[in-house]
Amino acid sequence: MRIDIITVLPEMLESPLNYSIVKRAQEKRLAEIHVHNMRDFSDDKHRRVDDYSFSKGAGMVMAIQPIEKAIETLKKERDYDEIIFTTPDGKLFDQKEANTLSLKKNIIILCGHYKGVDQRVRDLLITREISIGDYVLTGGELAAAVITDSVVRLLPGVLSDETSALTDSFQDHLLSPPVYTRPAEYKGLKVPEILLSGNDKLIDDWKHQKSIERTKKLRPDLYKKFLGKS
Ligand code: 6GU
Repeated sequence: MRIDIITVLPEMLESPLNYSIVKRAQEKRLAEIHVHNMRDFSDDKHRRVDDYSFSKGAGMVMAIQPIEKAIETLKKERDYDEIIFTTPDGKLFDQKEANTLSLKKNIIILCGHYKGVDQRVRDLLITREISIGDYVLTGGELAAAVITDSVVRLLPGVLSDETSALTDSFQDHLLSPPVYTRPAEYKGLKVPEILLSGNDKLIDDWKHQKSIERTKKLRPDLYKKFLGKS
């Protein structure tokens, strides 16, 4: 899979996409992630990418020209399945959306900034608008990193069996069960006996039960979805 990210702050994406699993996915050639500086596509002599809003006192707006040129330049090289815009008024991102995107071949993520983009960019060029939660970020870069991370880890071959994405929280609308490592007892707190039993079937049942209990208690909203699916 190939992900092209268009941003005014390319440096902001370097570090989050070059560690751990996302880094390894790129080294293994399972994911190709390219970050583009939007200013490189500006026709303005000062490389400006924003302009004053037509609404008074509304702050700066990202202009059409550099965005269209960036997207058209990429589109000349290959077809894109989705052109995503990160924005707090987009559709709330969740595991289902991550799963859907992980099946695509080429996607573009355009990072929102300032007071947003000229509405015509959204009308003409964007195929999906995504928010990562009901709070305000300074820009769409952190959201693009979140989306990219959650999608790349789902690509076949990226995770080992041990860390398989299928056992992740949310994949089945359940939170993960508690986990323990040595020592078997710490300050009087013991690792549940069953985990020391070596009985895989009993352990799996116990983990499933704990997942259900945890989800019911911590995320009643998710628990309702779980009941609906089972
Ligand atoms: Cl995608 N962008 C911004 N600026 N803020 C957000 C967001 C995105 N998702 C949640 N808050």
